[in-house]
Amino acid sequence: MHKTLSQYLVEQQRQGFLLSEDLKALIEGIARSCKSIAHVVAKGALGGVLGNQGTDNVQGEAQKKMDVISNNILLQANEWTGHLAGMASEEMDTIYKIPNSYPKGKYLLLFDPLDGSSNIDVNVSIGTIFSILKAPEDSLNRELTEADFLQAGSQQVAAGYALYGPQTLLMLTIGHGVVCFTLDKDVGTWLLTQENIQIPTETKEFAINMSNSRHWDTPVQNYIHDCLAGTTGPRGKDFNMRWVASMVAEVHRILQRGGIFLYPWDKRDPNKAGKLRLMYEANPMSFLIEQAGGASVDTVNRILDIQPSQLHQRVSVILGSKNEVETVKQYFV
Ligand code: AHM
Ligand code: MG
Repeated sequence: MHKTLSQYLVEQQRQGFLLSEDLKALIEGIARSCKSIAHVVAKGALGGVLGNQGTDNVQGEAQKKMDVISNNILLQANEWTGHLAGMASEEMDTIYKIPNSYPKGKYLLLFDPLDGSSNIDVNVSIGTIFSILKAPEDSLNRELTEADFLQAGSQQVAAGYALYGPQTLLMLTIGHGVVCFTLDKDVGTWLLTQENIQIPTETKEFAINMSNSRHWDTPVQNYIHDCLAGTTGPRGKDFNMRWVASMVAEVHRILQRGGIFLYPWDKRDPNKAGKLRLMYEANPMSFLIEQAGGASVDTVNRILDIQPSQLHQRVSVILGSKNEVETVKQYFV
């Protein structure tokens, strides 16, 4: 018999892990939201949910209908519970304060409601990424501000993603390893299907958007060049490549069989920022990756140590099998 998500969380509490009643209920609430999103995603054209919404988000990207629906599902399912002080999302310009009609809680929830937007309309795996932080103590008695969210990824108390693929999965860490739940759609329950997930330290598989190669910085060009050189090159082995264009699918593959994922900044960007967002993409994924024995850096610095200065800050991401991430770092020194 598989354990349910609730049973897993209760057992974590009994084992003395730092998991308050509020945090437990918050995670269950997020999991319920992901179930609703999975339901909408699966309807596709039958639900009239494909295509563009006709609006742009704060990053200037065209919003898909499903981006907006997923965002609303997460807001509506979690605003009234009393566990949250506020929320922030890729799809909202600024923070979402809990309305005065509801009690305020002590946690902050950040999310990318539907990651892999370019894959929504083509029926390729997409997902929801989430990160949970504690609201600063003093913020509970005053107006919440954007600055309250600007905490390093190492402060996360839980993080995870739901993956809407051939199966609907929930990958979770509460800071004690990584576990995976599979949605049993017949009964609507998340069931524990993998525990103690560990990323192999070595790999022969990289994931990068090769179409950007002429724009990369020299260290990235050199690293990929050496991977492509195969058994007679400096790496002495043949590499395989994958690029799904959904970070959730990419990270999931790495959690299952190892690999390395790179979304580096490139020369088109004077700020050297990269594409992915620190607070609700890179941080939660880095937390999961490290909890599974992998590593995650911007180029040479640990992502979880970065002190954010903006809610929608972007960052270079290089994550995956520990020894391969170390190898890439050497190209930058
Ligand atoms: P999104 O949040 O707008 O969906 O963008 C993030 C996605 C990642 O999931 C993926 O790794 C990357 O963007 C794909 O980028 P590209 O379009 O360059 O392949
Ligand atoms: Mg995204």
